[in-house]
Amino acid sequence: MKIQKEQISDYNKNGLESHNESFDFLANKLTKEGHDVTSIVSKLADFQVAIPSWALGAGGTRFGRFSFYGEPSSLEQKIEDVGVLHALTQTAGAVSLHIPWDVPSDYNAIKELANGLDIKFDAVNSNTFQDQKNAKESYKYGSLSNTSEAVRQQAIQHNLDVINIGNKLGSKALTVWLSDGSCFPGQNNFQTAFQNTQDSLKDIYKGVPDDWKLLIEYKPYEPNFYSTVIQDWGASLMLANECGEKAFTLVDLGHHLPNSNIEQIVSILQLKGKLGGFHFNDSKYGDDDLTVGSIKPYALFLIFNELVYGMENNPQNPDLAWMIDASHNVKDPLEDLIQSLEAIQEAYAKALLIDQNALKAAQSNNDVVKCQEILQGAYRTDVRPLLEKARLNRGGVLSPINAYRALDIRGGLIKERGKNTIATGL
Ligand code: AOS
Ligand code: ZN
Ligand code: ZN
Ligand code: ZN
Repeated sequence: MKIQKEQISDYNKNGLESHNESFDFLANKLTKEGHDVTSIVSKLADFQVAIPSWALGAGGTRFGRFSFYGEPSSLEQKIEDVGVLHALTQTAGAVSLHIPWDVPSDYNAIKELANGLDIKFDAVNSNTFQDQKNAKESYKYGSLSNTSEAVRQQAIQHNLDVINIGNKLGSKALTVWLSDGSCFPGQNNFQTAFQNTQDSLKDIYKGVPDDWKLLIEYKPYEPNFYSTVIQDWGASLMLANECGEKAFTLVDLGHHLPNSNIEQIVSILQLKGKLGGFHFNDSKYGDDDLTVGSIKPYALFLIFNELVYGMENNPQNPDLAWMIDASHNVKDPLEDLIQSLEAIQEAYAKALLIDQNALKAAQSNNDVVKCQEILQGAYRTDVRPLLEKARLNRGGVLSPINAYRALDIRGGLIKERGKNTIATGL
């Protein structure tokens, strides 16, 4: 399945007039307010988010899983699906692989396929939360933190193998997410588990190439329900600092306890030059169950406000690895990802509309009301015409969701692949 350029331009014909009207209206208004609309549109067009290979099939829970069929069953097909997303949205120009689920059999062929679809290989993810076929040691009681030296060595070696695989594809980062922790008080010695994890990460770090990053993800609970070894940004930052300058904290939006001020975490990590990556999703209760922006779009906007500030004011912080990390039980996975990409772009666009100078002045004057007005004024702007323009400029479609349906992509995939389903991640 590959979307042709003519399909896109044909599809766009119907909506162009109405797009031009709403874009011109908004662009005029924003220009009068002093915004540089061309620069905002080009920032949006440049913003690319990686699609994780495991989000392309319908997710499930331990209670059941309902397929949408036509799901990708090989790495090639996963990359083709990302190609579809990217062709429509022009904002999904990267894929994030999970090893061992996505080990390429023919590296050149995979690279060529991705290249032809304008897709890069973003961070590679290791997996020490499941036991692998023929593995000598089990991760049942942890991996990098395990009390057994043999288990730790196996997990370290796996991460080094993942770097090696990523290197052959052109990836520049390794993301480590551990399920290590404990389910009951007393099960673990907190200090031993943390020290083991630190020592293991330092061993992995020795194998991180100079132009790579090591991204350390944190999560407060699940699958362990009493303690997680890397439970929060503080733990992640300590480990990153111990490892060295190529190691960073990765923030996954769903990995916070209720009401955490994620925007503040993001802000301070950037100040310290230690925010390396981002996993987008949304949740009512926890983790990555829901589409980006479906529950707390205002929080997402506030986070983007800090990200924009950091991108403009914190040269000490590197470019970030952006990825969607979500699971979808009742939506077509590709539609879900399209909605997520749209929500990310929308929050980014609104954050770009915040008048940073006016905000700074209001903050200096302690004009609390004005500060809120500035933020909410940007938030209340309907920025969708800017998103459309950014997509159009890059050769994408006006409305990705409508185009996906009008072109009957899922129908085409089912015809091509039959009732394939995929085993997905957590
Ligand atoms: C798990 O909760 C983390 O969010 C991981 O980033 C990711 O979902 C996992 O590695 C995929 O299985
Ligand atoms: Zn994640
Ligand atoms: Zn997660
Ligand atoms: Zn998950």
